[in-house]
Amino acid sequence: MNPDVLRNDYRDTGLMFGPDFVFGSATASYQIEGAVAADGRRPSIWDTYSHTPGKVWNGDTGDVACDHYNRLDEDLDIMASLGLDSYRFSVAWPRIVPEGTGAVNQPGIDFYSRLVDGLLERGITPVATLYHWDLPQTLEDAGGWPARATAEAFADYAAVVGRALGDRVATWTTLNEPWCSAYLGYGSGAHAPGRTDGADALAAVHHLNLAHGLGVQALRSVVTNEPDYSVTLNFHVLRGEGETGPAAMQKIDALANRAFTHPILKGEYPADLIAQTAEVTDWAFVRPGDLEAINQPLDVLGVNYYSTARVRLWDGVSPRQNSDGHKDMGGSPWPGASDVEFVPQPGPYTDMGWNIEPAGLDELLGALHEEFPGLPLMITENGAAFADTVTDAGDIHDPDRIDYLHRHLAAVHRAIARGVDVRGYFVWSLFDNFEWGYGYSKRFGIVRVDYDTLQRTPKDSAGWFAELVASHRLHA
Ligand code: IFM
Repeated sequence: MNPDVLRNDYRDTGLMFGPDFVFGSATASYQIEGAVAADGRRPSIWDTYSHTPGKVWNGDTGDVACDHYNRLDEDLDIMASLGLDSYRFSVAWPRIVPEGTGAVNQPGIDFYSRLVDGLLERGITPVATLYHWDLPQTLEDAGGWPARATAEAFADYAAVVGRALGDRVATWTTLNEPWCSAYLGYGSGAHAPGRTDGADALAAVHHLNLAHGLGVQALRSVVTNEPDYSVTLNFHVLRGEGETGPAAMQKIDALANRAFTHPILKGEYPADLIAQTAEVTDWAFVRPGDLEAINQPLDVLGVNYYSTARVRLWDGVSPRQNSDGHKDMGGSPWPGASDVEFVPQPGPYTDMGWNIEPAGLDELLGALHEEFPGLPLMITENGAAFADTVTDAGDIHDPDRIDYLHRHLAAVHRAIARGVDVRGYFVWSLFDNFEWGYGYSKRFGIVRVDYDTLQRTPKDSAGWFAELVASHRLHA
């Protein structure tokens, strides 16, 4: 890595995290479970999309993935061997309510109940996400997230899961990264269901926000313990290039960040968002009472962070740049901001081509703390894909991943030292897994999965993380 680029991102050692700071790891249902037709599960939009030729690298699908569904006990033991305080998983809607609405599938509930019990038996705190992108295909066929009925169906599904697990789950996260669901799913088409309509993408934004609010209400009405309620957002930390940088930053910030934080945490859509998208939609899908429903009190905000992005306004003449990590993924995910271009960032980069800039995390945490004082934050995802190699002895030495985690944890520590209330950190991901449009070509895990044998092997980063969890000390 280029030390000049990382000059502001100290790899401090010896930093101590408080005794209550939670260290965990995260996964998502479609990315690890496999067993897509087992025990009554019905297809999700990702089954359909990944089976559509040309959509996913190498034609990969989640049919088998890490086969976590059939290897639950082994995987729970791996978590315990790493000493994880907490595990963040997602529940597959098509296992619980296979057709999206209507009949509940008891074997699906039983699987997550066994997962939660297995965690608790091992002293690991369950953090459950209700939606990490595997929408039942029947709901997509009926309109998907651009349709209001999907948000209403989500609330019913949330109540079903809440009734089943609501005596044992410590933290409920309604949605993971609704930005991806809305803009990649319905704007650029780089994610399932692969639709490309800016107005649909914005309608999806609103109905995802509504699903969050209705989902929190539904959970609250059925759970019997006293959990934390949350949502996880993937923030865009922006840098402006040249004179037009600030204007471009404002547009992308409105679409990417404030389109979610403002309705969810303030009960309003930003005026500049409505104005800049006026040619795409009139936002008539926002009905009276929606914003009140969306604006539910939350206990913690989930923050996913990987890298930063650099923007400016396009001059309309030079070849348009689009290096926001989605350049090879179909159309633009930015409705109403076709005049913004994403310019290349200085490296170093991970295997995703994403720039490594830990200072962005520190900055993001500080900015959220300032804008939403009193709201605790949790890093629900942070991690890096690198092309690992396995030695003849079967080991995986992944110093780049350790370095990435180390620098980002130092950034979290700096934010805490400045008074930001950060409650925990979940490394993405526990296992190598199905990386959406990239299939199995990108490895984010601290535990390697051999996709031929499905054997799990902890990488050096897993040992490094386990030592951190045990000592709470950021060690070399
Ligand atoms: O793998 C994804 C995850 O599903 C959501 N957040 C980003 C990760 C890495 O791309």
